[in-house]
Amino acid sequence: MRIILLGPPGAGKGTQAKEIVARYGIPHISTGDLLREQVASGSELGNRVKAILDSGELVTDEIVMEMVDDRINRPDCTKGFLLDGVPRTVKQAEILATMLEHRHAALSAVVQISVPEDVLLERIRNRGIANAGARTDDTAEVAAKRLEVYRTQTAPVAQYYRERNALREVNGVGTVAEVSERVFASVER
Ligand code: B4P
Repeated sequence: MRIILLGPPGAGKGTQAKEIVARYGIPHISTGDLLREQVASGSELGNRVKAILDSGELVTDEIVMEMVDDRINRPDCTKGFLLDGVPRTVKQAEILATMLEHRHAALSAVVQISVPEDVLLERIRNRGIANAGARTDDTAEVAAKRLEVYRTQTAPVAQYYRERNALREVNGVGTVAEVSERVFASVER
C-alpha cells in the first residue's frame, strides 16, 4: 500500500500518520522528521536546512526528493510506505511520479486532511507551548508564513492529484480517533 498524506501545517499529518502505519504495517516517511534529523546531526547541510525551517519557507525540491528517493529504496519500502508532508510542491509531485514509474509502483491513495486556518494556528501555538520550543518553527510569526507558503505552493498539489482522480478529502476537525476513522474509510473505500 502506497499512501500520501497531504494537508496544511498543523492539520495533524504527523498525528494521523502514526495511526495509519500502525493499521497497515507500512513505514512512515515524514520529510519534516527527515529534515529535523538532518538539522540535529549538525552537518553543514543540516545548518542550511535549519535556517530554511526557521524562516517557514520550503526546503528545495532537490534536497527533499533526494532524501525521499534514498528512503524508499530501503528494503522495508518494497511492500509500500506512507509519505507524510511530501509532495509539497507540484514539482515534487512530478519528481515522485517519475520515481514511482521507474519502480513500476502505483499510488493506492492520496489523502488530504482539511482544517480551517484559525484551528491550525491554535494547534501550532499549543504544540509550541507543549514542546517548550523544541520546534523553533512553531512561533506565531513563522506559522503565519508557513500557512502562506502552503496556500501558494502546496495547495496546487491537491489540485494536481484531484485532476488525476486520486485525491480523497477528509475533514480534520474532531478528535484524533474521529479523524482516523475518516482517514481509514477514505483509504479503504
Ligand atoms: P512538518 O514536519 O510536515 O510539520 P507540520 O506540517 O507543521 O505538522 P503536521 O501536519 O504533521 O501536524 P501535527 O500532526 O504535528 O513540516 C515542517 C517543515 O519542514 C515545513 O514548514 C517545511 O519547511 C519543511 N518540509 C517538510 N516537508 C517538506 C517538503 N516536502 N518540501 C519542502 N520542505 C518541507 O499536528 C499539529 C498539532 O495539532 C499537534 O500538537 C497535535 O497534537 C495537534 N493535533 C493533531 N490532530 C489533532 C486533532 N484532531 N484535534 C486537536 N489537536 C490535534
